[in-house]
Amino acid sequence: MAEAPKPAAPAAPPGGARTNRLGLTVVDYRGGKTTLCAGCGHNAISERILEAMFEMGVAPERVAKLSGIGCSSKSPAYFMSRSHAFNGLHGRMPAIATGVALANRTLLPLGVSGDGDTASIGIGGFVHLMRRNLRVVYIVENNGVYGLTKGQFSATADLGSKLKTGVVNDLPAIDTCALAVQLGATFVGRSFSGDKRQLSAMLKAAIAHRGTSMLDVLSPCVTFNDHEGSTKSYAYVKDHDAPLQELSFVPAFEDISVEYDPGTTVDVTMHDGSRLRLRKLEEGYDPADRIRAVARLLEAGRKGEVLTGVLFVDPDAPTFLDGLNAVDAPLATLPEAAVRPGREVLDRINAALS
Ligand SMILES: Cc1ncc(C[n+]2csc(CCOP(=O)(O)OP(=O)(O)O)c2C)c(N)n1
Ligand code: SF4
Ligand SMILES: [Mg+2]
Repeated sequence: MAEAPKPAAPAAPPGGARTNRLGLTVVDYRGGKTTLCAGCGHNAISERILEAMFEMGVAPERVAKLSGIGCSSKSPAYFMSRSHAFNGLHGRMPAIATGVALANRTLLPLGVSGDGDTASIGIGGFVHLMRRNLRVVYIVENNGVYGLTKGQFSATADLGSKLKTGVVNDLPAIDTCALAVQLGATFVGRSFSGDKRQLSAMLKAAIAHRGTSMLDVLSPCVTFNDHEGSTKSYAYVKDHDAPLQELSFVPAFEDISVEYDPGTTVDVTMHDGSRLRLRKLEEGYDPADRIRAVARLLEAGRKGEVLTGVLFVDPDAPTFLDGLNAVDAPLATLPEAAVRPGREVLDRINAALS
């Protein structure tokens, strides 16, 4: 029998630019020109997201970018123009992400939010998304202020930190990571927009995770919160960064051959076979221990440390969709016969209820 023809290799683009496993170049992942301030941490996060999507070989058309309101929530316009996008109301991104994940499981919902959008007006939606474990990558671009409305304290601002005007924050901060871990989230990490290596590895692992990944990324607001007295400035985060691990990520489609020392390094095998490699920097920290993660975050908060790294991960936890026993096909593609049960089925249901 004649051998089936092999699929043609993707054509090399003019100029020999690097292509990913889909044959796309990084240009295929670009978005509109940013309108955020030069030096804003959110711009660096957008760059890391598009690079991670490119390197993971995620088709832009398979991603749904979702956001609320804020400078952070504007940023999905500045990467991956070929993806689906929905810029919703302030704080409503988790509800939209839930709808997308339920209605079409072939899409990857990517939520981009701010600390104001998540920890104040959107906190109700946030807490319920964290306990459901739907496949959503949820990024909080955390600058401790409402950047878009000119720099008021947000609920993640630390007690005692100062605005540029000298006003002191007299309320305790909400730690979105501690909250997410306590609520049952299955992948929780904290990073810094200025830490290219750590953030890239964390984003790739989040993309590979089959449940909800919540990444709180310190993302300084250069216009309203980058001064002395702020605990979300570039200088403060650099000086107080306490990384738990050195991260690297090997996607399932690449060969992992490098040996590691199990005494100092942990390999977390993600559901798709990818490996998240954590070289421990803190003796005894176990990212599978939920109680320890919350305790360590509270301790860091008290000491003024910015604890970064993978705080908690459970790659195999059941998702909300597993429990629903839902169909694989996107709901919008189901034929009428599949979505309208018909008189006979309804009669049977009614009879069972009488
Ligand atoms: C219902 C509603 N309330 C208030 C506002 C005003 N508002 C716009 S953005 C924002 C906060 C944004 O802060 P954050 O989510 O931290 O984003 P950042 O701009 O800092 O990135 C607020 C309060 C609004 N747009 N809608
Ligand atoms: S105001 Fe702050 S958060 Fe908004 S774009 Fe400028 S630097 Fe970024
Ligand atoms: Mg903010």
